[in-house]
Amino acid sequence: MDRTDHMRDENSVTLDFGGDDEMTFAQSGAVGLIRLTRPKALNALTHKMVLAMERALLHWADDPQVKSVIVEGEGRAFCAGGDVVAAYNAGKSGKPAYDFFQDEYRLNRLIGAYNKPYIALLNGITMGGGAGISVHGSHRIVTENTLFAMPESGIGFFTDVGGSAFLPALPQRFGFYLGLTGSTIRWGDCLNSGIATHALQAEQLTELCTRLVAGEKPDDILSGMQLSAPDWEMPEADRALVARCFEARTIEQSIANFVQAAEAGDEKAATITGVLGKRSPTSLKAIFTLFQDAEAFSRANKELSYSARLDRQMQIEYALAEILLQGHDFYAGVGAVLIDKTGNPVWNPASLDQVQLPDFLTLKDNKQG
Ligand code: QUE
Repeated sequence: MDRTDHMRDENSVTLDFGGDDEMTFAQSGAVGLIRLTRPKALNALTHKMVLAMERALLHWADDPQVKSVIVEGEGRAFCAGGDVVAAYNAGKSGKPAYDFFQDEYRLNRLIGAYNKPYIALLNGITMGGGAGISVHGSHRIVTENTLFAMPESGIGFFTDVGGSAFLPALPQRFGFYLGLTGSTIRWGDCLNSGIATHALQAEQLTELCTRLVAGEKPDDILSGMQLSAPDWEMPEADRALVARCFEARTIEQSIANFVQAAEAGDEKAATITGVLGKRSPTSLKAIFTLFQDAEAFSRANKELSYSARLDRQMQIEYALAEILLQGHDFYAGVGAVLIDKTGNPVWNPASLDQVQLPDFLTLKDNKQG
């Protein structure tokens, strides 16, 4: 049984925002409930789901009965990402999926600026586009089942969906580590880095939902339900290594730092060097430059709200997405990882020194010296 089934009782009404069998909506007491219902595809976000979710959020924003919105996934995933297989097919047939990305990014911005508590239950796999429909919201609840990653550098893309607004802001360059390596983390790292706002046992989610339906305030409920918080899973020494090596001004220097630490006997540094060596050079350079720029902008504009910074980042991300969707590596990456499943993409260009970033990124890169 899914944990909000108790909400589908006689006091709950089903609403239709056009999600068909991929996304369902209900209003129950004080809650608007969104459920992703493509469990076989790990709830990867289709264009239809993006548009339906946007309609639901806009509708509930103006409904005074609805005090908060809950979003959850059916099955073992919250959401594995955007439907990159559809984007691959569209691009291969000569019509890149620009609309999908534009609509998805607009949804990410809406969540970042939402006027009510937005409570994402990250009780399972949460990657890429799944992060985009959760991390910008006010409440991100992780559990012992959470597996979180931003894996796009492995498919020749970049950490979009607002990744450049939240990842560079994490402590100790932890977001650089996540975005560049694509590593998967669990609830302790999510909570302690700030990706998540709260950690609960999965079995506590039913109580949370029931009390939200009854109209209790999320923070009142959560402050009383908090576990002793899970600690970091990543050892302190490894986090310090990441902080030190990614402190460099370029991706090339960062990699040189990891190589040097590996030669000095650090095993984690050797592992990270190996992982970065398999990622798309174009992705690595784009992500690093995007993050450096976002960080410099944040430092120079501290008074701006999160949603204002997110809006700015999403414009840059959209311009970058357009360019990468016209390039080579996204198709090589999705082809090798998700279509043919060879797992061995052939990147072009094959090395960092051959990567030419689009002007709007290189200009900013130069400006920072
Ligand atoms: C990187 C990604 C994605 C990925 C794998 C990567 C991604 C995504 C999926 C995915 C997973 C399961 C599905 C599906 C898509 O995998 O964004 O349709 O059933 O959505 O290495 O960015």
